[in-house]
Amino acid sequence: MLAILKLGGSILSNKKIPFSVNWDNLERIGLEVREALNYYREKGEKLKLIIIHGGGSFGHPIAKKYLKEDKFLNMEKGFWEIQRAMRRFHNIILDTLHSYDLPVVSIQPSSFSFFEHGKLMFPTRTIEEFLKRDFIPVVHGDIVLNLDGNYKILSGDHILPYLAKELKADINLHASNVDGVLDSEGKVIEVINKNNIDKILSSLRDAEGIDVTGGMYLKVMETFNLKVRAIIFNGNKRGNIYKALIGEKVGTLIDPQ
Ligand code: IP8
Repeated sequence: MLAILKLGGSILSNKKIPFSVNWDNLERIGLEVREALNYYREKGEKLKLIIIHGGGSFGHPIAKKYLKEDKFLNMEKGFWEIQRAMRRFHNIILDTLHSYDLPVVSIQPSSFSFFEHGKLMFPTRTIEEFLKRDFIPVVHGDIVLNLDGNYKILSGDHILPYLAKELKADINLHASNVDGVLDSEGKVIEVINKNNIDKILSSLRDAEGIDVTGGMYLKVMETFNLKVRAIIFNGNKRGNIYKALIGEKVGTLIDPQ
């Protein structure tokens, strides 16, 4: 069983306070992931896992400084500053997960991946080999080169459906800071499929706070367009990450088939 869990930056930090970390959530997530691995082990099964995390209060405010009308400027400094902000956040996350005895290893997209002719080039061989050896690769949203000119933010919301498709993952999870995709009355939409996708996409607004990527809209649009079945749920609520990893129902199911 292969699961991909994207931890939204908004559950790991307070996006309105630069360089803040939500320690309670981070520690709890470490514990819930540990418990989910144990659950599978006790059943005689193995959960293979990839974790992706967003930029949160580290990547987004720094990226915003260099972004002027869709173009990054002064990137001789900006590139390494954004990369460094993400690396700091990433190290904090890895260190905490290690303390829960999780064999997490680092994957930093800015060092090897890029866009060319509008397409993401992101070789997955290393990740596949890590999974075979029972490591948990941790990938993060990042700044990357755009070979057609300038630079691009590679969001965790792009990485999740990309890896899900490439690696044929069984469970794809977006842990966000809301209970799922909400309708106009604030109720959780149970399923998004071809019957309601257009209406939902047109009504979604960008996530709150300083976000250089597209919030809920991007999550739904990317997963649906790549025909990836995924669940969007509230990772702030105790127990939800464990439940989602063991296949219990939480949040909104995106079912593009
Ligand atoms: O929070 C953004 O990743 P996301 C990464 O997953 C940067 O969209 C560098 C802002």
